[in-house]
Amino acid sequence: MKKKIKIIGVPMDFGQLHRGVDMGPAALRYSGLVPRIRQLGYDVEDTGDVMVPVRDQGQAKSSSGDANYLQEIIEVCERVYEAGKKAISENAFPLFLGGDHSIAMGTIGGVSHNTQTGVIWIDAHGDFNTPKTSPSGNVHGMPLATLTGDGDPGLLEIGRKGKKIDPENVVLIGIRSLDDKEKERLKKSGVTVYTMRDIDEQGINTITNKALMKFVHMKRIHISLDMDAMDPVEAPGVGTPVPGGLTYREAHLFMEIIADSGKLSSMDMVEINPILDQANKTAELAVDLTVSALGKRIY
Ligand code: 4U7
Ligand code: MN
Ligand code: MN
Ligand code: MN
Repeated sequence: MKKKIKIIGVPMDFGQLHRGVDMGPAALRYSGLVPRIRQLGYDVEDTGDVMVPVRDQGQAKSSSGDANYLQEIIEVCERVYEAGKKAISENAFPLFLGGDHSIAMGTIGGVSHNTQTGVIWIDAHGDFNTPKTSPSGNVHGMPLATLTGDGDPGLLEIGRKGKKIDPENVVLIGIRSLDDKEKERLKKSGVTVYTMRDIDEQGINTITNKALMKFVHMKRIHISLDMDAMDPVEAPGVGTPVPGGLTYREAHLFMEIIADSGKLSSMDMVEINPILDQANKTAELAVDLTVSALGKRIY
């Protein structure tokens, strides 16, 4: 029997400067997310949005310069962690709608609470900064570092203490923008990194199958999809666009191969900013990719 899909909205934009990613969950719902997934034969429950405090205009309440809005982010991620943990305990598939990428500190922590989970992080960026290395102080550049055990002590305590996943159980795909210190940290980390160059040279089919081979002994796979991994031509509605990203078909083929593995057990869709979008193009693409990940077949 197909798993129940539980949709969990996280309209949070504290992880970066542009306003508007907090409208991501609404944009995805307007794009027909729920009926499109139901069409595939799933039982879908939209649980609504987790509570997110209103953002101050002007100076952040808890900004230190090296990790802005830290307290607000911790508070929201705690709720997200609990929601993810609950969905997994009920044997449901949690589908998290961001929000900026800092929500992943809650989502991946929660879904990995009782079983090892392989994580495929699809992003233009590494999200491997710590407050010490971050050039911006924006926490959406830090979630993967935190999840693998490095970073602000408060962020490391979200849900349960310390590291949530082993760096050896993480594959990054789509990478094309790393800060200098972030790059050094990533090289030493044990995380597997597939850059856009790797995809150009080997093709997304090979890269996806390599990622699946790595997780061959793993029961569960979580996909964290930052929409800025896509080429900005396909996905203009993101706060930190970088040229030279995944094409429409590369991203779909990735999702189709992952669906065939039968191991996908949870997913994030983050960083969609409808204010910066052309109509609602980026959210519509995100919904298309989600139904491919959940098993929609061309033929
Ligand atoms: B996203 C950046 F400096 N590396 O840390 C930083 F370039 O979740 C960008 O992947 C982070 O969108 C992007 O601020 C975070 C910057
Ligand atoms: Mn990201
Ligand atoms: Mn990114
Ligand atoms: Mn971004």
